[in-house]
Amino acid sequence: MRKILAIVIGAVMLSLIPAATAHADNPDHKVLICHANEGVKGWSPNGNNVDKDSIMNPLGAGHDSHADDIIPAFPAGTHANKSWDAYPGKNLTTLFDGVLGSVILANGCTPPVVVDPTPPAVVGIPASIDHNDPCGPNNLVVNVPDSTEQVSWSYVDGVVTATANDGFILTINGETKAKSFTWEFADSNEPCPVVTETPIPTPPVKGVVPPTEELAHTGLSPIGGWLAVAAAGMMLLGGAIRFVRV
Ligand SMILES: [Ca+2]
Repeated sequence: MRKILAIVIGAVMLSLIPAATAHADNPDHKVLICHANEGVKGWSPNGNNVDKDSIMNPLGAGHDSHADDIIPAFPAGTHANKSWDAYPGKNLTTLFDGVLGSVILANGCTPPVVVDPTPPAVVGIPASIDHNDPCGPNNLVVNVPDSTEQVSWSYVDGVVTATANDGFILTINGETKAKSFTWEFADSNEPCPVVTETPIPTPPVKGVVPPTEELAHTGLSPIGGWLAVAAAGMMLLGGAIRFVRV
């Protein structure tokens, strides 16, 4: 009698053991997928409640046959009396409005919201660079503006470059916008004109009358009224002195 009772109790205890522990299979038999909404753009997360064996089973949920469903890959496995093959995934590399299916899946079946970065501030710069190229070789002078918090200026090998710093973009006359602009410079080497000096005429000496008479000596002339006023350059001509009338 005691032996029979022990057998009965053993049978009852076996019946209480959950079926899941009675099989050495893969307990991870559910999978989260993104099920495409019918007639409405978007996906609904099917929780973690889709049996893996049903993915490829047309008699089951058959999500593999849904064109826009996004399904992760999973290895082959068994559960209870069910089994499934390794699944490669579906639409993981498909772009939906520019977003990968795998990204949508990882984001809970919703395309992540892309926040536009703050647009760069527009900075106006001059259309031309102040410079001076006088005649003659290698004397070009370029007045490069000083760099600021917004714009970096450089002058290398005859090229002036304006580059917008981070957070800024450049514009000229409010039209073209770009990250940088360049200007090229080279000395024209234009020869300077040759300057010829004009001789300055010697002004006539006022009040001097050219000598009209040569005298043998100083003093009064025979015709009277003479003063000895020697004209420059005439005093020693021929050892004589010329006199002029004043
Ligand atoms: Ca020059």
